[in-house]
Amino acid sequence: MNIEKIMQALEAKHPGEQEYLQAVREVLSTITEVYDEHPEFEKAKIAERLVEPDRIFTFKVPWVDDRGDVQVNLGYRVQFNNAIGPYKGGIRFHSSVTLSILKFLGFEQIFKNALTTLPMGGAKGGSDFNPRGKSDGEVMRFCQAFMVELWRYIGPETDVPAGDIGVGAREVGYMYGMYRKLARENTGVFTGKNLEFGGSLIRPEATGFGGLYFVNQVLETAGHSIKGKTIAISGFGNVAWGAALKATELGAKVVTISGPDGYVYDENGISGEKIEYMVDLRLSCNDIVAPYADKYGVPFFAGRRPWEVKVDIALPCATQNELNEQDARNLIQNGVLCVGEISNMGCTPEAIELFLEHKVLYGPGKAVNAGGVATSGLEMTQNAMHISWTAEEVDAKLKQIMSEIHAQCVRYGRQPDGYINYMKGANVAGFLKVAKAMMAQGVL
Ligand code: 2IT
Repeated sequence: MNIEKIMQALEAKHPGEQEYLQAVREVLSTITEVYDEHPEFEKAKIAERLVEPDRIFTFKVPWVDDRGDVQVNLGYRVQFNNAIGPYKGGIRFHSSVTLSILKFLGFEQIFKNALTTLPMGGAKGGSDFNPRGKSDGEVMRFCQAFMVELWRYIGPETDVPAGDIGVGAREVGYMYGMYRKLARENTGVFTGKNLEFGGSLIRPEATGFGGLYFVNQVLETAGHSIKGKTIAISGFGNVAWGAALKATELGAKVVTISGPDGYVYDENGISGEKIEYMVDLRLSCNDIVAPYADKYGVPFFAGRRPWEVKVDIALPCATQNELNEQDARNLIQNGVLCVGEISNMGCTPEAIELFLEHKVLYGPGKAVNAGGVATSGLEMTQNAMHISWTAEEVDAKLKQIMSEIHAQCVRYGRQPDGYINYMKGANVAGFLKVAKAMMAQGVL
């Protein structure tokens, strides 16, 4: 595979789309070996076909705020690849949302979804709508306006959205409601729904729980135990919440959470009601964690990231490129054992390179955070069967899926010296599944 040629062509067509180009380069650079072992891939231009989204919908979202003023946002849905199943992926509402961000997320989603063992293709959507400080009525009107456009492009067997940053059960509820009204059908077209209308138990916890099941296996495979380990978590949203719950249950101690305003350090451990307080913080829509420090009398470090704290395990749970080269150096200097990306593309390429060089146990987002979308897949199954499983049933299936993802990473990522390159393993395993499906279905 001629990576530079592919990257140059992509860059020419999508100039300046940094995150998208970063995600593509990472995958291509880890699959070259296996790609070159299959000359039929090259002949069918699998790489060139895989790096371009199937299609992108861009639409205007006009809505009226509480003052009666008209606001205009942009909405998108990137349908990237559906070779192995219906398009599937979250919707992000954040002021930073651009096409580059959604293309990177949609691209990552292809491989992540392939790893889950379930039949789901890759997609992502969102808007530059900023939920910070918005009233419930404003959020509802925005979600409805967003859906008035999006509904015609999605469906339970074509494209099934879910939540992501800025989109939780409330937003999914408002969007699903509008879809149901316009499409005149009750189907599982969204996942992450409330329990009363087809949602799945454990879906809210699933990304964090799955992340910890994965990290636990990574540690065990390397001969360590998670019990008694200290953990730095970034973020304070749904993902950080689930991760903190499961980490504590497994006997580890979570000492940080963070927001756009800085991080809090709680040396006694963020557990019990303190974890539940994260939910209050999020629901306040202020997007800050400083009130935690005031409430529990612990230090707050304004404008800083938690990666400067000495911990055994670092779990980025916030957003892309939130852990850079300097952060990686700090963590390594402090003797970090394991870094698990529960956010999508949480680490920069320079940071990952350092982790691999220093043989840190590094798990990439598309494997570590796949429990979220995997449980979305389980929600789709329950909807299709018109039944609901118990929390124990869903949790057992999630555990099993994370274990299978881990096994795939080990299979394709183990190096001759025994070190497991989970990034390579995840990319190769995800790629092979999708590439084989594309080959079998012809040039489309
Ligand atoms: O990044 C992700 O995997 C998600 N936001 C969840 C996607 C989903 O369809 O559940």
